[in-house]
Amino acid sequence: MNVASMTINPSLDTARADFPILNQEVAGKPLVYLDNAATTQKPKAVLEAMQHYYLWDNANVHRGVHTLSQRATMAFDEARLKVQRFINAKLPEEIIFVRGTTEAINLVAQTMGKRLVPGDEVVISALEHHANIVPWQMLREERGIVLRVLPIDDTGQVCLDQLPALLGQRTRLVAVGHVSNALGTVVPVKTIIEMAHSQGIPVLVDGAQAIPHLPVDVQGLDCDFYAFSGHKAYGPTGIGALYGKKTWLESLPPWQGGGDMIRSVSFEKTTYSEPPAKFEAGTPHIAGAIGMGVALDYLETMGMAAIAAHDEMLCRYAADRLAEVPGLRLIGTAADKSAVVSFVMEGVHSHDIGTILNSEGVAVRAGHHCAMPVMERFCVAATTRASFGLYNTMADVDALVVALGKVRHLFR
Ligand code: 7TS
Repeated sequence: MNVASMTINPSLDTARADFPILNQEVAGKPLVYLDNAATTQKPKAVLEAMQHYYLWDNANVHRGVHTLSQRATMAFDEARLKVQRFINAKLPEEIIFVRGTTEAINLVAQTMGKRLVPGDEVVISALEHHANIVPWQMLREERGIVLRVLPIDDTGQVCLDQLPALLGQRTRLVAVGHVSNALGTVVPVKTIIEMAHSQGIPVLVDGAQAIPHLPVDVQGLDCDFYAFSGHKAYGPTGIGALYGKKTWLESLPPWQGGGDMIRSVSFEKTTYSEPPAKFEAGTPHIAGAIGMGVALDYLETMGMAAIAAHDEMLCRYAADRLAEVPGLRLIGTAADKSAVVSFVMEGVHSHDIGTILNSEGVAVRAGHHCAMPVMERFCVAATTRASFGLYNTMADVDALVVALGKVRHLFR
């Protein structure tokens, strides 16, 4: 399906019109959706592409000679090319379709992990989402590896100066988030990659929160792996991508076994396909890949530089306006931040804040944001988090501040 023929509105100013879901009331108030770090809403173009696929082209990929299967295969392969282009990967076979960031990181942990021996080390940071902590802890249990953690400072930025002391002869991988989901900190991943590579150590970047907000160039970063989810970038749930350098994907053992990932099977011996098929056993989420491809087209049409500037403006405006709310303290004040404001209010639990904001039509997330070590670092049990998408406006921030005034009033 030709994207140009679909419902794309190529301007951030009018982007809201592409997202009908935003045009509704919650608790009798206009919905103000500020939970984009959890998941973004989907533009009509994505929904239309997925519906078109199911209405007209639905068939399994890579196995049929019939027309529908050919069409499905073409659309699926085209989606891979879109991901390749969006993150500037050198080759389409460097893109593995997965369920999302979580699955991408587990894929690397479980395949690379097979070769790790007790005492081998993996370095992560104190900013990570649980998806980039727990898979490495599971490897620690299974294989006796050592997990080293790069600390963060009081602003929520990683302490880069402490990285050299964590990298050594036994370091097998550095795995870091590009943008923190809990605080919005933009991590200097390029510098981290340079530092790790100078010692021959590969780097995996968790890009879940970066992909919808920053231009990402995997060749420019020179990362070895880059993981992200479609649903945080205006695409559907259940689909994401793992970028891996060709040499890595060729050298890693296969992951799940099944159809599509083999070249030949006999009871005596099975040989495996080349990447990406080697890592994509079974029927993939075809409609999801197509939807994610269109979501990336949508982002490209809007322009990642324009989106990043919009995010930065909203983030700065929100920090200024929130400073006016009595008793409110921002958690995460790094100089380089993207699209997230996290805060606590004196004497009010985050869940109460979230509930009251909801009664004012304002959707935020309250809790530990699957980043419990970050909460621990700032000595808080939870925060309230407002996270922005390309359709959010300064008026949305104003609505948040007005609703927080109600919270203040109720808990006075
Ligand atoms: N990494 C980061 C940095 C994330 O923010 C998330 C999800 C994940 C990994 C996992 O992504 P998934 O698509 O595989 O689930 N973060 C959030 C969040 O902040 N609120 O809900 C989910």
